[in-house]
Amino acid sequence: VAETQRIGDYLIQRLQALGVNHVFGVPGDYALGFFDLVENSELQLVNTCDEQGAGFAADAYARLRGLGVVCVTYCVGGLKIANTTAGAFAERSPVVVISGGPGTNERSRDAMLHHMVRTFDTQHLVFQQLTVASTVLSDPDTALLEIDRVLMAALRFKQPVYIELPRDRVLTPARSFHRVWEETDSDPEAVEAAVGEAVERLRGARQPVILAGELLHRFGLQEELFDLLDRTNIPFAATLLSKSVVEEDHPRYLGVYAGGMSRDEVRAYIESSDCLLNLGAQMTDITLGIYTARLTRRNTIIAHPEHVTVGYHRFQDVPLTEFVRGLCGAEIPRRPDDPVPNPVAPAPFDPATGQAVTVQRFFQAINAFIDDRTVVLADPGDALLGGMDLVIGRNQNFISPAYYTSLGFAVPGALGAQCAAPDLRPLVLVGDGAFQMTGVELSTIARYGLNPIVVVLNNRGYGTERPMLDGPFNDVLNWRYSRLPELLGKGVGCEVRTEHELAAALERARADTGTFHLIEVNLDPDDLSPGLRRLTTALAGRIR
Ligand SMILES: Cc1ncc(C[n+]2csc(CCOP(=O)(O)OP(=O)(O)O)c2C)c(N)n1
Ligand SMILES: [Mg+2]
Repeated sequence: VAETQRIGDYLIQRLQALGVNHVFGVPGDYALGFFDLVENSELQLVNTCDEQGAGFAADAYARLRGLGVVCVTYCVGGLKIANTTAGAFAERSPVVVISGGPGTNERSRDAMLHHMVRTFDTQHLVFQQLTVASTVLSDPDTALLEIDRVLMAALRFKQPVYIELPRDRVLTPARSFHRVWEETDSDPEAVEAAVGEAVERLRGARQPVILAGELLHRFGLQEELFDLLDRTNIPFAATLLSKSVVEEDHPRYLGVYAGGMSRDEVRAYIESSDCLLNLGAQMTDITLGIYTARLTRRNTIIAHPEHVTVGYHRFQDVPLTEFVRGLCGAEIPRRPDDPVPNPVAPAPFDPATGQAVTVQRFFQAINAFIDDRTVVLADPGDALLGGMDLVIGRNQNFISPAYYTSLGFAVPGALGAQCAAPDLRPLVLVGDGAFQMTGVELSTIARYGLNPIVVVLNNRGYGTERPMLDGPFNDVLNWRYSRLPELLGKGVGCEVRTEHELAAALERARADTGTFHLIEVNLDPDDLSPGLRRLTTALAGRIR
């Protein structure tokens, strides 16, 4: 049955139906019509200071809610979120990029419209590289079908998509056909064979272990994972990218595995396993500890979104979802309750008066501070590497771009995370270098009355890079970070040098939920977390 609807209305209605309540973005004349439509819909518009902030916010939102939306104007806005969209693609976060564009009636051959680059297609061509599906809604006959096709691709692949809406098409009536799109390529016989072979391996294994990957979370398979862990009692680890896919105080949890960057006991346990079941962990160089990991393909079962390998056998058309469900339904003998090397449980932080804060003590303080209502957002840098050893007690409460590692994620990420999950209080761990890139989004946080705790680790520059190759290019200007709330007219700022001051600042922030807190922690420029030290040593060998 065909019915008629305006293209912009249909897009909004579909996003709402898919669980989206917020749209992050910055308007411009090519997008104003659509912004107006969003403003007058039930979706809440969140105006960021910069487009990159909106892109990161939408990514964090998507990680918590299953879909995020960023809306921008043509090229000047769109090209600024090429980077955030690339990150969402690499780390499988389903973000819908909506860009305004020149009207179909304006796209005449030699028109030189403002914001245009080479041709009218330039931005679309760029985003074809960065998304899993894309469309320009110029034709009303296909526009609604195109919206469905592209949104389904975002949900199916858990990757970003691009929708360009020419400004004269927002209110154009179009016909809807209610066509249902195929969900997956799945071959039931291949699924059965893959599950069968994997189960056989697991039964025969002396020391099986599960690597629980981020894709379990992205594909909504956490309940299945919990069930599998409970039933089989197989010990498991996470990766930096999947950290907190299962709560980290689980009795069978080993910790974060990252090759030579992992704690020694985790590394030894995983690398001596004769059957490593990798469920949706992408084998990035970071996961592999810059290729220091000693894993053999022969002993590994890997479940990808669309195929499975068991040792050297590859099973095509076996979706992750069906493979995991197959394992859940299979007879796998229960492992004994033998002791496994769990992460060190956080001890109460006992601050020493007058003692300067070190990186190691900083993370001990944070470990003692976080609770189940905290969602930690860690920017790449020592915030992430030091954050590796935090014990996150509730699943999905640690978010970091741990593969694409674009600096500047965490502050705008907190904006997205708190819109997505208002019952959580974000704790942002961000380096001074990264803060100078997107910290301006604290303004958006102030504007919308949010209350994250933002900790700036001030080590006077790009600490991560110094051990690899140092020079003045690794210095940044020493801002008075804690004065920012004054400038914004909202929030509480403070500067911390000693353990005592740190503990007091954290407790003040905990007690005051009415506004955001910015805590600047002064650190020695040469002080690094143990994880970061191991990483930079591995990386240094690759520079020259
Ligand atoms: C957008 C972006 N630019 C540059 C880099 C390269 N880079 C990686 S770590 C780093 C230094 C980060 O400094 P800071 O945020 O202060 O954290 P720290 O290393 O001091 O802990 C840089 C520049 C990057 N990852 N992302
Ligand atoms: Mg720094």
